[in-house]
Amino acid sequence: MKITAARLIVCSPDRNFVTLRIDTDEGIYGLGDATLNGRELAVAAYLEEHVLPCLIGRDPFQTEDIWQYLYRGAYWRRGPVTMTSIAAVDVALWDIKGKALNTPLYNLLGGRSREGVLVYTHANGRDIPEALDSVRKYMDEGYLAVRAQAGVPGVASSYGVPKAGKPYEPAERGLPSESLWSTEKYLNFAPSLFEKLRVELGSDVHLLHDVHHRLTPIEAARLGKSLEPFHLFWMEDPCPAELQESFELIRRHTTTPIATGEVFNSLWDAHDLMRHHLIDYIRMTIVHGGGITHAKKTADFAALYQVRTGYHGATDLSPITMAAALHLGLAVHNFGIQEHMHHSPLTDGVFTHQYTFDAGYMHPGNAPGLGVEIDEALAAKYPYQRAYLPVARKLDGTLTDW
Ligand code: CS2
Ligand code: MG
Repeated sequence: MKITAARLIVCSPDRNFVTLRIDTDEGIYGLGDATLNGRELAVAAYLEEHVLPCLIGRDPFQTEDIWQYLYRGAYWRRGPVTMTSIAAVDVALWDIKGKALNTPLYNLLGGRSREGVLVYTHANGRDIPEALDSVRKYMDEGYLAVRAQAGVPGVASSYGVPKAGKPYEPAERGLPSESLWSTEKYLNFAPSLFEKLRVELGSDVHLLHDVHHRLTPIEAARLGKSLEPFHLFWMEDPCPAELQESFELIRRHTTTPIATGEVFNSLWDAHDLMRHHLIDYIRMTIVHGGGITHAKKTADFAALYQVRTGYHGATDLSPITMAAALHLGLAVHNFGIQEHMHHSPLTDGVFTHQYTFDAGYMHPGNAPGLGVEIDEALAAKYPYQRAYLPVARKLDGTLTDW
């Protein structure tokens, strides 16, 4: 089998997505997600100008060799644009392999290790009562694990809280909006949110929380300690993780489990965190971390240190990435949990998919390959629109981590 064509579909059905389609001489094609939120066209140009011409004529079954060719062969390694581009190619090739062998992707990754993939979704509210209602609503829908975020009193537009009744979607069309942040107010408030949730909801539901890289290590240590009585499933991204050893300070003070890595793009970003037992869940996702080939190696490395997977699954990861994560999650032994933030009905209309949700668990479906199709005619009606993630400033105007 040979690759005969590779092209991009850039569309914006409620938000921007970059999708790669690779065609072969046997009529089988594969899809890969290449979406990098707020920097979409950088990946599109990297693929179009530098990667896609090199694919023509290659054997799509050679996922390892093509991965190495794009990683080592470029000389310039790593980084979100490069690794998202490699991921798009890699996932499309695995999709082709599954279709050619007439089997769902999970069978090529080790087969089923479980019946379903435990997922968590996002609950949020402007205040604690609204956040409580929101968690209850998702529990009523069957979710066994829910991430909870609430507006911090005295901080306008807190992370994770939707504007004016719309579903939460961090990227906004136009230029970047600005939000405010106060670590002091947040640290004083966050434990009261989880105290209320535990008192009202009992101890069975898994509660998660995203700090979104906003604290210093010692502040994160204080937060983790103060949340211990409410036994969170995890505290996510307590501080920026470029400095991997900073997690040692957090670990010294708290047993609240830690998840990090949604902005990582290779195992090299995470290996010290795992080797030194500084995290419990690795969030580096398939689309930003070099595809299935690299995610499988990262998961296997993590398994040595009893670190489990907990992949990023916000709406900026297209249904193609969601499907890929569900196939891998069904297969790897050290799966932990998968994030599931609902796509809009319009996005789901463009990317029709076989994955399903039932009683807290998702399943990738049994269609050959990934089990996702793209309706290109519908996609063409929603052209790309420039959009950005917000930036954040402290109350005195200093730019800080969003
Ligand atoms: C978040 C995301 O889902 C998460 O855990 O951190 O909302 C994140 O802000 C966006 O995906 C950024 O693109
Ligand atoms: Mg996050």
